[in-house]
Amino acid sequence: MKKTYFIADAHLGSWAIKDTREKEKHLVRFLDSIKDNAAALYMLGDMFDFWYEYRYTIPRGYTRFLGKLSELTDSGVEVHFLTGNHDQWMMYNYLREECGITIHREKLMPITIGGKQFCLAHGDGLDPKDRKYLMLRAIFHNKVCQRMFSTLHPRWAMNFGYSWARHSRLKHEGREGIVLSEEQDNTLAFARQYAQDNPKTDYFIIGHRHIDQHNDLPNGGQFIVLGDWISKYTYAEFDGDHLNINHFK
Ligand SMILES: [Mn+2]
Repeated sequence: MKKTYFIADAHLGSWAIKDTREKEKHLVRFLDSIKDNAAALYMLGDMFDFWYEYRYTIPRGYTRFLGKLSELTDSGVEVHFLTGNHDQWMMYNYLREECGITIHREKLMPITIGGKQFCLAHGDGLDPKDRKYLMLRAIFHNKVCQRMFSTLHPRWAMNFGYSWARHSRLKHEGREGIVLSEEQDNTLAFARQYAQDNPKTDYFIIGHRHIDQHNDLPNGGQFIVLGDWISKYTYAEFDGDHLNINHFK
């Protein structure tokens, strides 16, 4: 049986990451390695460090990545993109129209894959206690704010975006890779509550936090945080029965 793959957080194009071209090539090698046995690929957000698209223009770069994704969809692999907090501005469906990618702007809860129930999300905004972030997120997702931002010339808008993304990357660098205690982990608490309310949940998968984390849910399901494609090269592979976490060498 063909497999389903899950990856997240490549942050391609980041001003704060060295050798992003090498990392893009590594990601492309991975995509190439799965293209023959993949039924579907789910990218759980922040594949780009900053993506902002205009009606007639998109950011420069990423040609190898976008080309490989197009090759996958051309050959019949389903490719899904759940937008993250760094690349939610896919307003004009470029990736859908040009690369055949299905874009999801909201979490998928639940979605059935191979008879199992999955919950898929980027992972930001799941903590109801984080009011400050939820407000910022609402502004980012607001249509009026988006339209105002698009009236800025890309010379300034893109520069602002890349700087913001770099700033956010550097700010989080020290904190990433740290597994929170179960009491502090509000996203895990959310997943546990969700699994209790929806006991058929088999897998609750997120990205965003750049750590490899795995917890059991109270209903027997599993909670998984998908590392990253900056230093861990983490992917989850689901064969219809089991889900395995691997690191692409
Ligand atoms: Mn993120």
